[in-house]
Amino acid sequence: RSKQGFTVFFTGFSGSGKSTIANALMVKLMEMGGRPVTLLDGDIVRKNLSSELGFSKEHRDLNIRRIGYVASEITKNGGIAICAPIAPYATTRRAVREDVEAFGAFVEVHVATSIEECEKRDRKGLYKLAREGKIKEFTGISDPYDVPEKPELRVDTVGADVDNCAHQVILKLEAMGLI
Ligand code: GGZ
Repeated sequence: RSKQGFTVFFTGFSGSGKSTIANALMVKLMEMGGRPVTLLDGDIVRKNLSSELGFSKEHRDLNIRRIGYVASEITKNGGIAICAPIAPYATTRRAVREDVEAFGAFVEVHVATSIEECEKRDRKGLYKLAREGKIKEFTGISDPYDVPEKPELRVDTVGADVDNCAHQVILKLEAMGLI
C-alpha cells in the first residue's frame, strides 16, 4: 500500500531562505522517488495563480487559501506538496492546516531567520525599499508576522547551510513516518 500524501508548509520572512530550502527539499524527495513532488513557491504562485493580488491582509489570506487548496488536492491524491509563502497570519495557516489534514499530514516548518538577519542580507534590496517607504505593508518592517507557536519544525539558517536545513526536514518527515 502506498503511503499517504502530505504537505510541507514553509513560513518565514522575505529573504529568510524558504525558497532555497524548499528547492533543496524538493530535489531530495524527488531523488527518493515514489510520490510526485510539487513545489508551490511564493513568487511562482503570485505569478501564476494570484497575479491580481497585492499585500493587504485580505489579499494575502486569499493567496494563502489558494495555495492551501492546491496543496490539499495534491495531498488528497497521494502526492507531496511543498509550499513556501510568507504566510504571516496564524489563523490563515491554521485554516490551511485544516484543509490539508482532511486528506493527509501537514508539516509546518518555520524558517526562523530573524528580521534583523533578513534585512542585513537584503538579497533583493526589498528591505531598503521598505525602509524608504517605497514598498508599503512590508512584512516585518511595516506589516505583521505571527511567529508560529507550535510548528512541526523550526529551522535556524544562521549556522546551518541549505543542505543541512533541508536534511532536518527529511529527518522530521522520517520521524513522522511520512517517508
Ligand atoms: C512582503 C513582499 C511585499 C510586501 C512584495 N510584503 O523575497 P520575495 O519578495 O521573493 O518574497 C516576498 C514575496 C511575498 O509573497 P508571498 O506570496 O509569499 O506573501 S504572502 O504569503 O504574505 O501572501 C517579496 C515580495 O513578495 N513582496 N511586496 N509588502 N513581501
